[in-house]
Amino acid sequence: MPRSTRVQFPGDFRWGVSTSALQIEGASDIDGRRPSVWDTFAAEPGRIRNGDTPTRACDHYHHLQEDLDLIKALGVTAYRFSVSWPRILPRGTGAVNEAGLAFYDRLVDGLLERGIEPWLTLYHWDLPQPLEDAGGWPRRDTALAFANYADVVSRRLGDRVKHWITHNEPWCSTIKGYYEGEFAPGKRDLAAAIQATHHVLLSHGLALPVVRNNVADAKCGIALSLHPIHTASDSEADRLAAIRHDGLRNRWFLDPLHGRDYPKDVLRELGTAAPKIVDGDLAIIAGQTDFLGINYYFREIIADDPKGGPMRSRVVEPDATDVTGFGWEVYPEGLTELLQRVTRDYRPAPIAITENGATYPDEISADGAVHDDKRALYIHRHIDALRAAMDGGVDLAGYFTWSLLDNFEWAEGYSKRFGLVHVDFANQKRTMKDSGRWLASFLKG
Ligand code: IFM
Repeated sequence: MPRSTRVQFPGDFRWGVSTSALQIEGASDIDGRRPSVWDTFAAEPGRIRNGDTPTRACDHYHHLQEDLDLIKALGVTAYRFSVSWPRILPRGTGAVNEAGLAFYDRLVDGLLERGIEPWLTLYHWDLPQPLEDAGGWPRRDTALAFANYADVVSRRLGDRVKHWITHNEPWCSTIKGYYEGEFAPGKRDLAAAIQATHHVLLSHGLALPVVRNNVADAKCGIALSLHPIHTASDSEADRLAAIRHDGLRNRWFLDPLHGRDYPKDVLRELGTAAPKIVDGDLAIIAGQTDFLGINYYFREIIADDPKGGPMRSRVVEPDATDVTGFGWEVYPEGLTELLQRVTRDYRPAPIAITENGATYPDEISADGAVHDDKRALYIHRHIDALRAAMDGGVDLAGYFTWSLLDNFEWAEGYSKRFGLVHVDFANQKRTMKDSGRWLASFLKG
């Protein structure tokens, strides 16, 4: 049984919930917002389960005060949200949309009035469509456009927002979007995807001094999705495959961010798909950060597979009975392992878990409640894993549960619920789940 309590964590430890703009805001075509790559992608038949689109999502744009009250009711001390680039700069660059900025003014002010610290993510995958039409992340200019966007947002909100995350999960916006094709923009081109990873990292590095220049006492970081990598067997072939797989999954992002070159073994495997790097790029990418965001969901078990993509590896399903609604194994010890590994290998800035959570097929019961005990147990076990990591010397600054609300789960549409708060997408009614009540009571101590 989980054992940790809030008092076992430092007083300034951040307890938060996370969301992203495209997944909750809705209001996709009002007040000057224009399409992002995800609006375009979702409109293509067969891309999203059940043909769902993010057009309305949780209509958070029109339920802002109610949702802020829900955050407050959870008892958290911080809220991580993302800004919608196409709401601020509908064409990606050029004219700034005042109505878009005004929405985030209201959001930030509402948080501060409630004593909740805003953690702002600049990019959670919703690239303005005109930038994709011009070449997207494989094109270097997109990194420059991102730095301009960071300037616009940080100038406006920097007097009130001190925690800035440049990118959320670069793996998803690049490899899944440009190579695996499962995410927007739905392309399947390895060299383009790898070039995109470089430009996303470059844009992170370019944005750091811009944000620092506009924000007194800014705390800047990036949020990576990282996985402990295990081998499927004791064979030498599987062992080497796991090293290769870890190279692209984890080290490809961690190494350059921590002042190293891209991993040489991965560059060798990529061959002609290796990125084109301009002199000075790596120094920009390695710019100093104040925290490292890690999103943790599951481990990966790897077998050798000569036909298994660029790293010649294959993910093997674990023989697990405790899985979430995505089929992801519940494996909290992987979080401790991951944190210790990153600390040992990189000596990073303090770490914040910027996402961790689970989807289950929740339903409103006859008594009007949502009895999602599994989610509460999942969160508590992962908090235990954090405590164990801290006992082992990991410097941890906070933990953000994914997610505040059930929302638009990308290619899975509305079929996967991650919220502490249930959303009825037909009438936008919010219902605090038992897991949300549990978190509130955990945080009350
Ligand atoms: O919903 C996503 C989020 O946008 C990014 N990290 C993983 C979550 C669950 O799949």
